[in-house]
Amino acid sequence: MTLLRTSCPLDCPDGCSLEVEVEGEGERVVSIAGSHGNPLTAGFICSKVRNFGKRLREKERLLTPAIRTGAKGSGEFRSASWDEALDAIAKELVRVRESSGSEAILPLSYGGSNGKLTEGGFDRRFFQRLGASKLDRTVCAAPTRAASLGLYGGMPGMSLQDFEHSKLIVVWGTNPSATGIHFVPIVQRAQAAGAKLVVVDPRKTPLAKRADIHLAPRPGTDLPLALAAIGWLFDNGLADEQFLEAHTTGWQELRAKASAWSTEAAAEVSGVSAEDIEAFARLYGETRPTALRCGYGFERNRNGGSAAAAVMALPAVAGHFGAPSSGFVLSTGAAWNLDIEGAADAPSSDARTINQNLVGQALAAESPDAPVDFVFVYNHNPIATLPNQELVRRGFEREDLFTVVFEQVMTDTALFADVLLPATTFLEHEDLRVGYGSYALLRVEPVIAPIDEARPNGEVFCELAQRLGLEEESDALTPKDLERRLLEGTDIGAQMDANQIAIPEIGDHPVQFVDVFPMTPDKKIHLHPKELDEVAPAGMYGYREDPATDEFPLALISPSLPGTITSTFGELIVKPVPLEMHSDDAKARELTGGQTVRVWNSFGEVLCPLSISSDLVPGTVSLPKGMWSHSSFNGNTSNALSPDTLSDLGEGACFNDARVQVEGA
Ligand SMILES: Nc1nc2c(c(=O)[nH]1)N[C@H]1C(S)=C(S)[C@@H](COP(=O)(O)OP(=O)(O)OC[C@H]3O[C@@H](n4cnc5c(=O)[nH]c(N)nc54)[C@H](O)[C@@H]3O)O[C@H]1N2
Ligand SMILES: Nc1nc2c(c(=O)[nH]1)N[C@H]1C(S)=C(S)[C@@H](COP(=O)(O)OP(=O)(O)OC[C@H]3O[C@@H](n4cnc5c(=O)[nH]c(N)nc54)[C@H](O)[C@@H]3O)O[C@H]1N2
Ligand SMILES: [Mo]
Repeated sequence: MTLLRTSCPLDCPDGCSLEVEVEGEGERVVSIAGSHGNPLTAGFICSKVRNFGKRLREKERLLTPAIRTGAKGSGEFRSASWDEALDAIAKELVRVRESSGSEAILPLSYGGSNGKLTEGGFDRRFFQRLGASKLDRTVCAAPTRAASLGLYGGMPGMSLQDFEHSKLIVVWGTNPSATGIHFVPIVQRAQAAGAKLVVVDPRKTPLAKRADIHLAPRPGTDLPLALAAIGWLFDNGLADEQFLEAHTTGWQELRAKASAWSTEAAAEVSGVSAEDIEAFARLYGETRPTALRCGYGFERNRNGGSAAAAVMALPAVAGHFGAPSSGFVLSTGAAWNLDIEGAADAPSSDARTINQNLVGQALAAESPDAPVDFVFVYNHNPIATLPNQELVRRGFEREDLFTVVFEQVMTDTALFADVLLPATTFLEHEDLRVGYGSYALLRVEPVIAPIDEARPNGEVFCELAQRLGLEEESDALTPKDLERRLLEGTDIGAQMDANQIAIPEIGDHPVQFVDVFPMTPDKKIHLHPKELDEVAPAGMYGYREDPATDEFPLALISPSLPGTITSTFGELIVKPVPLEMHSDDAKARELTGGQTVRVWNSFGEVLCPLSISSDLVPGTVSLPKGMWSHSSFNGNTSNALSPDTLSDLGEGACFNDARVQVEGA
């Protein structure tokens, strides 16, 4: 038995350090546990990763290349050698490039395991040299990123550990009990020391149940809620005008926009009472130090960008900067400036860009001028995770679309492949993990050899480049080589050699406005950024009405489940997952818990069990994100109900703008 150290690169804010017990010469993973390498991990990890060893050889795992023999989607394949599979792909790439042009080729990828070496380097170099269409990765964090860049130029956020000494913690649109578990004990310790807790979430999440104030807005109404709180702070002498004058621009415009939303007006659209909004605003204005944790739940709607901006404006208005345990965090990622495309020598490309949220339209819609004829899916499970699922699936069903899926497991998308390529997991390959909730940059070391025929991403893109004559002599060809170039001129490599973890120059718990400042050109917070005002359809902080109609009155949200990371591990959720609904909504429709219901709108329908829940407010229903087709009775998931409309800023996804009706099935 050997004990090896590595790190978890999965798409989660925490980024954990791991200790893995391995049998023999790396033959079998016996156990996976959290270590103290990354202080945030604090020696414990989630059960998903504790059990990852089982995923290595589970029945859905892909361990050999394969070529389709049955109908698209049927899952009938025959095994092939790597040479045969890569030759077939290279031949088809050449054919499509000659017949329809390079832009008919679309690399379709997202975070995968979210590591730095398995994404954005070798792959971009290959596709950008090929001249393929580019993908605008907008499915997550696009509205919050646009807002954070516009207001703060991407200033690094507070460290989660520093929340322990705050006197007020505000948790806005995130459910760390599922999506970043290491924050929860920190909040609990702060509460034990007397801190107050406010949670803003349409659901009674585990933290909402422990909160002093729980604001449960109708999904998509955080913008009026936050603006009303801002207006109240100004009107009641709790805005820090000295700070605003010295360190911000645009605060007068923000104030004017906020004054349009009295607490009563915000109560009217959000369903949160005016008294609760005032109680929150007073507590937020009067308590010091106060820390705000922003998540991603409130960005996924038509108002998501302005909502994120208004929420992130709160600490500026109330003057919560310049002291420890005070400020806000959306992401800690801005602490690192690592140019992976540059390190890989990926050329810039002026090929067209396709928005990821509109991939269904790009694949399925008849647009003879600019078809996509070849799609290469890796690090992504688009049929399970993109909006307008029925349209996305129709796209993949196209007989004249050539589809490559490079995956670890037989996902809903993999079933549609013409050629399937088996990928290694993070226990079998090297990677680097840049945290977005923790300040650690972590080294991911393979703890076992690749299983059977599985290969890491870089190797495959390098082999394809060679087949198409797209390689150059100076190219980095191995992950180690790419890492060396990426970290050249920094001390990160040396730090990681010592203990597998590096912390940025600003340290791992910077105080905002002491150690880190807005990264805007004038180092000020732009509370009413002109460039965003120009692109937002209703202007900066402009509220767009609820998309509900009489036909489809219920707001459907699709939050994360504790047992999956988006659709990763979805193979394990084989029982149909219920739609959650408040008892008032169920009574009005004569529905009872446990029965099968039909949930539908103009985009699609889902057949699933019903669960009556007292954790939701009437008018809002919930069906989780990331489910696979086996998690419902008709093969559709909540994404079949998600509109492929775009958010106000960042062209982000509007999953939580789904409006539906429900009836007994
Ligand atoms: N176990 C697990 N961990 C994960 C993931 C996972 O799928 N499973 N996903 C990872 C990824 S990719 C990401 S981006 C992060 C996301 O992590 P979070 O930011 O926590 O995002 P969500 O789970 O999408 O939503 C969080 C909360 O937002 C609420 N919400 C929905 N609509 C609104 C709204 O309009 N306003 C407000 N205020 N709240 C709303 C939901 O009820 C939910 O409780 O987590 C990462 N970690
Ligand atoms: N309804 C609804 N849908 C949502 C959301 C929502 O709120 N509601 N949220 C969205 C969010 S936050 C996100 S981030 C997206 C995520 O969407 P996806 O990126 O599609 O996320 P995953 O489902 O984790 O899929 C990643 C896939 O990559 C594979 N993979 C992992 N590592 C590697 C590797 O090294 N090489 C290769 N070749 N493959 C690998 C995994 O097996 C997995 O199947 O989904 C979005 N979908
Ligand atoms: Mo995400």
